[in-house]
Amino acid sequence: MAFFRGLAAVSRLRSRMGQDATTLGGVRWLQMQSASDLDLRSQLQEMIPEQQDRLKKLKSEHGKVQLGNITVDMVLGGMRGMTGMLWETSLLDPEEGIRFRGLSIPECQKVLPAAVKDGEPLPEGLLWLLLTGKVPTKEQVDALSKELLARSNVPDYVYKAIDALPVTAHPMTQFTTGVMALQVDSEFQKAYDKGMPKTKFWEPTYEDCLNLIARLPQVASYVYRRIFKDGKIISADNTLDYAANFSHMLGFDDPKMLELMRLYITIHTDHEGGNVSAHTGHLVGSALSDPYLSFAAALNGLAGPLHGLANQEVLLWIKTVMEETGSNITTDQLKEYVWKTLKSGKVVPGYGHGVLRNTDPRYSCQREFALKYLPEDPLFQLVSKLYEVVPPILTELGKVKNPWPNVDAHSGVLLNHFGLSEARYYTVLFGVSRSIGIGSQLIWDRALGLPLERPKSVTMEWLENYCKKAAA
Ligand code: CMX
Repeated sequence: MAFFRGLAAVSRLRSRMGQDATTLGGVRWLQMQSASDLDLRSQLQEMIPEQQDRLKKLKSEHGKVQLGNITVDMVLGGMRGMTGMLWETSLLDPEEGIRFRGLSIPECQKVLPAAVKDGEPLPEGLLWLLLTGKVPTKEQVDALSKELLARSNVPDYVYKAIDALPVTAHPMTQFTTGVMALQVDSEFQKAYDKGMPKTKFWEPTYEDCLNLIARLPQVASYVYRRIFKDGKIISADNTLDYAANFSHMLGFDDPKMLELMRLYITIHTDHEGGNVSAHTGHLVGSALSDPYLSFAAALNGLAGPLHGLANQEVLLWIKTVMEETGSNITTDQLKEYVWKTLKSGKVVPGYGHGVLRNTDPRYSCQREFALKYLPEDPLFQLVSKLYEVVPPILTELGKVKNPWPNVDAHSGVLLNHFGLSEARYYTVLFGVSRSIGIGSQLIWDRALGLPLERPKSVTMEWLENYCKKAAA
């Protein structure tokens, strides 16, 4: 019975993905694949004309259809709830959470190829899915792993640029500096300077994005080893997949940590287009700034405490709780601590969200991982207690729209368990992963010829006058 339910689930997935019966997972592994089947760029080349026509048709047939009303609240409230951007790679439902090209996180865990039996998905598989909308075979993922390795060489001047900063500079500052130095090699910039036609923009964008994704683990691990391990660099292991190799270069080879890194990199890639980092990358890219410039801008947004820096804040906050109260903290003591944080004017890091209105599935899958591999870890147990204590308190505050935990509430304790305990570094890991989502969408931005972003802004006076006229 369970087997038939499984088959039905796979068949539902197939129809959602619009694929024929042979495109998903195991079935296709049995087939011979041509060289172009294994080449991501060739796959995209085939898809792009069809998607360009689809966009043209959408515009010509439905361009004037209204998507909702813009209110003054929305203008004053950071554009919440305003639909205003095309983002193909993922879509967020407030209750259910993220879907990558139609697939939820548990579905991705089921159908994307893994490195070990029943293991976590390989991020290369998610990159393939985000770019093509298709679930790749293991061979396609292996080919992409090799391609990324072949692209991963980082020029020396990148490390020199990072070395020019004091070692005390925040890891995100050092990481973004490395990304800016990588820009020197931009294929997009070179091709644009030569006068490339608009129809070709996606091609050097693809090259830049794949090179960027491939090189980031080298740059990020350099930053980590420079700051926290006396600059003792660990060379890449070319037999490993993307996430495992990254973990290895950071200095962590425990097979469970490699699995954690695969999961971590997979789930942080993309969260539709409106979050600060994704939107920034897309906005800057719309000026035809190349992918390095766009992604460096995105990273600067990610480095804010209300966004990606929250993972750092969570671990530091949890460790302070432990230090101040000891490991046998009672529920009442924890409640008191949460109130103390709120009364001091701070937010509870890792809780709340701009769009989500339920527990973040990125939190839930990390919790599953912890229950499987580190159920006795005292910090994990504290995180579990917080899950009981924080939502009712935030609800009691009366103004918090989502009292539930987000992705950042959990990641730190997992990393800490396996020895990656330097919280200040955590946002860099988030950044490496985000390159996969932002890069994928940037390629489609250029393939679809999306225009310069330029929303209208108004002054308070303009709004007051408009509202007066509307009321008259
Ligand atoms: N702790 C305390 N107060 C919170 C809160 C939290 N975790 N979450 C929201 N609030 C407050 C807001 O600060 C706001 O207060 P004011 O009206 O006084 O300014 C009020 O509740 C309403 O906010 P909201 O509409 O529920 O949430 P926003 O969309 O404005 O903000 C977010 C979303 C994530 C910035 C906010 O929930 C927050 O600050 N959370 C803690 C930081 C965090 O975990 N960020 C990571 C998010 C995920 C990611 O991007 O990586």
